Amino acid sequence: MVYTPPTRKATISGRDVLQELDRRLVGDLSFDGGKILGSMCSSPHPVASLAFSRALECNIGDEGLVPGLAELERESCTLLGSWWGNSEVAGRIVTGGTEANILALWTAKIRADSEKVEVLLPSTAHYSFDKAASLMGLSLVRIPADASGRVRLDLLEAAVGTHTLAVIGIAGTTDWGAVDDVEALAAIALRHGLYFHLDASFGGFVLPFLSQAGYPGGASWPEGLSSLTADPHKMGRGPIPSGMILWKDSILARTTATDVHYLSGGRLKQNTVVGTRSGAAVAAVWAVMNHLGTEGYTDIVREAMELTSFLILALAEIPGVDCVLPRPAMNVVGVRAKHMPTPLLVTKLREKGWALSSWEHSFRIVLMPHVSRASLQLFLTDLQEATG
Ligand code: 0PR
Repeated sequence: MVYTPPTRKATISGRDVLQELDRRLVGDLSFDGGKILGSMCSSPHPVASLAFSRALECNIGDEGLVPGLAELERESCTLLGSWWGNSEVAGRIVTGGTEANILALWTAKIRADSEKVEVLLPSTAHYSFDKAASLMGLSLVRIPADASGRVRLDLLEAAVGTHTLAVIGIAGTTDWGAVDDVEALAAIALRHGLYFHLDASFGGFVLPFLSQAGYPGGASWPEGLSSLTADPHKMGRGPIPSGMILWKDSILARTTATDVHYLSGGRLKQNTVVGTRSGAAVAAVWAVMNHLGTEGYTDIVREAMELTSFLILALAEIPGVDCVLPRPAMNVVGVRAKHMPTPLLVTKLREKGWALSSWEHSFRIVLMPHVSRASLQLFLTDLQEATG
């Protein structure tokens, strides 16, 4: 539909405009509608929403105005770092995984000599790295993953050459939630003097709580890990947008800093991509992390993993589909159709209202906090019918 702007710009009352807003959004999907099964985001925790609304006017890009918020940002990063086993980290709350991944490669590029332009990364890596590479003139060398979705370490190490700048690992691939061997990748990076970035955009708020929740896996910050992406707006129950980058220490964190001489009394060093940044996101992330703590996140992860096990068992009863990984590392389940092209199955399910994310090879179901057993049961009935 073509939009024709109004010719007369009369004021519309707030009430009317908000009613119109509700009317315009009526067909959009929401997490509580139960049909979104493929998203890696969820509704923010109520505490995050309240905290967000309290800091709407704050720009943490000008830290001198909001020293209290700046402290909350530092505390949130240290807290996440401690959950990953490194309290020495320095970080930022950014817009999401894309910005954090760009910042990581920007850091790597500044620290290396200009000859080094190659980034070794798993073939499963998120498209945010394509954006980063295009912005910075880097070339990506994609290394195949094994059947479990983890990058092949032998192939990765064999690909290290004189132009190699950085190695990327993933803790929670976008399609299957697979987790690379972080310790082994760190060891390779150390052996060859490379920057090592871990994209734990999804797993950043899952892995630290898995073993406490009674599942295998865990989080650690091995020597050799330079930086890490973790998104509160995925499993952290933070608001959209909220992402986090952690650098291993404050020296590395200063690499991308630009001096801003006219703000905050001339002492401002901005190491983010953007200038003005949402103080509301910082307030919300700090609030939800402190409210939930390790106990609250452990409960969230346990419930998500229980739902994952329920789904895996239920899918085994449906002859027309296969789980890509019989025991997923996290709460992401890759599914493929056995007797028809997977995209065709996804189209049939979409006609029944199910919002999934799909590739040629599989589609994913992400057991986010908004996904209930009841909506999964409805989905399974439709899946049975669509494949039968
Ligand atoms: N790294 C990984 C491993 C990711 O999966 C993602 C996004 C990113 C980085 C980039 O994060 P931002 O999107 O926060 O910049 N993962 C989801 C995806 O592409 C993002 C998403 C979430 C997409 C909810 C759709 C959706 O409804 O699938």
